Amino acid sequence: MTEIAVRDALRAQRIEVPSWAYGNSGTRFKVFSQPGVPRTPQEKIADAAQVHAFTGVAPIVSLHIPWDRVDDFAKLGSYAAEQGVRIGTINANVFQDDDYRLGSVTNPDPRIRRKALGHLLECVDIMDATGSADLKLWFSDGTNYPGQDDIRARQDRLAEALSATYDRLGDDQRMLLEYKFFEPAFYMTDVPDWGTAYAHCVRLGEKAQVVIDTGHHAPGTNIEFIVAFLLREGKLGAFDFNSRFYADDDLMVGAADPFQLFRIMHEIVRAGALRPDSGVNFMLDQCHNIEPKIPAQIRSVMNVQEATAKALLVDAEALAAAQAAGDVLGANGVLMDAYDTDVRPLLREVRADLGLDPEPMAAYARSGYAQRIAAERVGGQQAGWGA
Ligand code: PSV
Ligand code: MN
Repeated sequence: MTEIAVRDALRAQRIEVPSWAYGNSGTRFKVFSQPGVPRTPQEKIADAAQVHAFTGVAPIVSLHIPWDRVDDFAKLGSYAAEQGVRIGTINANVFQDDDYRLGSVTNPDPRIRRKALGHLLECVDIMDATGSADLKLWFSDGTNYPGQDDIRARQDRLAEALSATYDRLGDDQRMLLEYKFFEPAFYMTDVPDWGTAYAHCVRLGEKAQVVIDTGHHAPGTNIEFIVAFLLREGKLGAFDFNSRFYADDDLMVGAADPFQLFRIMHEIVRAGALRPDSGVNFMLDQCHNIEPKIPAQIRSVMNVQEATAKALLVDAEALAAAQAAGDVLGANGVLMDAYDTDVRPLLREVRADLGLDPEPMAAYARSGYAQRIAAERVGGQQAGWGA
């Protein structure tokens, strides 16, 4: 790829940020509150707009319903536009209601299944109001004990709910199905892996695509293989980027294993899937429990940019030649050369080209925004998981 093409690709890259990253979060042991945390969806969007203002590549904000419920979603969309961003994916939430103790769409009780489906359909109504193209579905459904429920019947119930939701989608809307191998169910999860998500999506049709949350795999899983496979099948809809050391840690993407992120982005570049119109949505799904939230999101966006820049620098021709020649060390060397490149100077130039400060972290710190929101956002109920 020519240097101009690399720069163009980096300028055109788009990363979607999650509204929930700006709220208080924690573990089941403690949620820590921080000064200046948003009280409303509008304040979350205002914070997300800061991330875009300093990076230039994060103009889309994902909402989570009901965490971001408002009376008028069209008005919230206009508010986002005023802030210089737009509303992206609508994330459904059927995991925080007492009724869902035994599952949501896979619950043995038809009344509860109807309630869960009602929420999914309501999320499509919200998409209509916000102009969102993507509905993201993650189910906490599963069982804790062998024999607790019928594994096969639960798959039937899942398929039924997915199909009813799929039928409600508009022509330009998609359903993104996210998998997770465990938690909160411990024995069996109804959508545990990409294969299950993929099989449901294939049956549903073109508008159903798989989401890879990088934190949702067993240790040692080769995530880039999953990326390559799904891209080849045209079934990779989106990423939920984050980092894990042990479980679903939701740490900053690229923090735990920047090399893994590079390997993922290499498969993306290899498939030509980086372009915003490729149909792959690059989202962050993170919680900043102990670190300040806006800078943590800025850092995460920068980490994705660095991995992307390195992937764009892979000498594709040299790699293909080494692979064809069976040159094991040569091929690996081509990849490592790109990974070992310091791309920070290049990214500083890309930001300068965009009219931005080349150092987003320092520029944000200097802006005084953190001090302003800490002073202004006094009183009210801070947004958060309340865990
Ligand atoms: C589940 O662990 C998950 O990754 C899903 O994407 C949820 O919507 C999200 O976390 C909430 O943070
Ligand atoms: Mn996720």
